[in-house]
Amino acid sequence: MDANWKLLSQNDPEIYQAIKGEEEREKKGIELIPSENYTYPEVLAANGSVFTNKYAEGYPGKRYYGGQDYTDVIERIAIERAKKVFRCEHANVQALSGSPMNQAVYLAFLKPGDTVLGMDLSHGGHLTHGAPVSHMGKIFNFVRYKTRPEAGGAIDFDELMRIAKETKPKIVLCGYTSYPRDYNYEDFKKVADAVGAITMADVSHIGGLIAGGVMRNPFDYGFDIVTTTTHKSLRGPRAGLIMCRAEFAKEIDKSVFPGLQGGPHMHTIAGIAVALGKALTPEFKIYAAQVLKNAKALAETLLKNGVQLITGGTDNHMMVINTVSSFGVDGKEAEQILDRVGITTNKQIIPDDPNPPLRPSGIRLGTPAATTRGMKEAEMEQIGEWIASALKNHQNEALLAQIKRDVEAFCSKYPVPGI
Ligand code: DSN
Repeated sequence: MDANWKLLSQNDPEIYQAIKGEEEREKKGIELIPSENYTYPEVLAANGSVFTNKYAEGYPGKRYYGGQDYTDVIERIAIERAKKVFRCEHANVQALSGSPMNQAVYLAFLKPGDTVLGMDLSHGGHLTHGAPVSHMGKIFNFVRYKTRPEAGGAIDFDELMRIAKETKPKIVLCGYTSYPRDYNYEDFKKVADAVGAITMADVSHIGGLIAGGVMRNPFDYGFDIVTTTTHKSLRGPRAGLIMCRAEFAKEIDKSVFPGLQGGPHMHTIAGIAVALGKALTPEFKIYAAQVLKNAKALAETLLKNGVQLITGGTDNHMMVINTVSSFGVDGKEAEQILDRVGITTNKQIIPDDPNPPLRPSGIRLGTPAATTRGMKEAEMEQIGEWIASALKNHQNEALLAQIKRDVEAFCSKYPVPGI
């Protein structure tokens, strides 16, 4: 055992045992929460390194503390790699996670009361896109647009243009947390240009798929700002990246520090640099393509079993099941049933959900983590069969116990990186 782990096991066994317990949980179950992944062993090493000891307020070459020989090295590498991976003019790698990342963008360009057009939460938008319960939702005026689930999840851009002309947003924002389709970024750009708004895409879920070249990159369609978390399909540590065109660089950097945050988490920035280095390899392109193939295979198996998917399928790494219409159970019950067989998903509101968020009508699933373990289309078909069978027969205790045993035996063949 590595000396640091030995010390932890001896001196704080409660925490050590909880970490070991989490390792076992991650090994024994199938992780289908679409925003989760297994990071690289090299990222675990960088993230657990001595950079956690260091204050580095400021930016490379312009810090407020001494001793920055190596912090500058890693932050510069992280920035350069982000620019290369996402083909952008400027990158800020200091946002502590997804929420401060998006807050820093709003606070850079908006005054209280200014309007942002964002996707409705129940149609796939995110809490940080101005949900009324969020601080940002109280400070700024978020106006929501919806999708048409019955039309394959398409967005009605004529309607979006009408809303934009009426509400005069400063930012036109696209991005999602539970939308299983890709976007027509060129249409968002047209709407933004018509009203002189900044274009912002929060690609947190699909950052890795854009990095791997298998989904569209908003910068290719003239977008101004792109944000992404680094721990989802990108497989990095938990953090946020803000990327933009050069003309917005100063405002973004000032908004992150000193506007919103103090000292950056240099150990995390070391991990971001490592993950971005991996994203530049040919293997990562293969991984990203497999994530999409796996999502298609899982969706097709579910559809074959009569499961109702929101928008009828998927174009990305995720899908949303209407569990009420498919199985007569709400999303909370479905999540719990699948937990019992070792398949981890999360309850999810569906478009204009009549049910409350803690008992919504669906669950959300995705393939980045399972793909990281080396699972492919055949494995997705098996997982889809287990999901359909467990949810259809959820009162059959013996069947659920059998599926759990099968899932555990199956998982033992797919090692989790870093454990
Ligand atoms: N909580 C993340 C997700 O699950 O999509 C987004 O913040």
